[in-house]
Amino acid sequence: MSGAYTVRVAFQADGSSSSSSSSSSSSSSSSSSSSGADDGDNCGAATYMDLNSQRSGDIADGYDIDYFRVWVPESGWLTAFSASQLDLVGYLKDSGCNTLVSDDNSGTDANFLIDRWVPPGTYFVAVKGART
Ligand SMILES: [Ca+2]
Ligand SMILES: [Ca+2]
Repeated sequence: MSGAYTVRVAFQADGSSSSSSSSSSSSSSSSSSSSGADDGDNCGAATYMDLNSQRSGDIADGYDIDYFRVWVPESGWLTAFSASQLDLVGYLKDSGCNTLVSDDNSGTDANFLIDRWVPPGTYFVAVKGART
């Protein structure tokens, strides 16, 4: 199994007024190809991501897994989800690379969607293909 996907990480701080939350749904057909380099297969090799951003990745085979690292400056709701034609599984891990929560199919189609309140800190989002 192989294919491209997009992973998006969004953050909503606790105290912030959510008046500006009219997130415009940009046209989702951005065919931004990845650099060709495989994203890291463990927390130590994770690709840095900004909050409220997205990245394109590629799952090379059923055993590939991609790690992304985000820094959360304050407590709030962290949302991570994928967009792809693949059946993906997502993991949210703490700074010690311990899995906090995983999800398979809460997103659209067979994509994952994780929504969790977190305290400030470093977090990892891992993306892998579901093996049936
Ligand atoms: Ca990888
Ligand atoms: Ca899935």
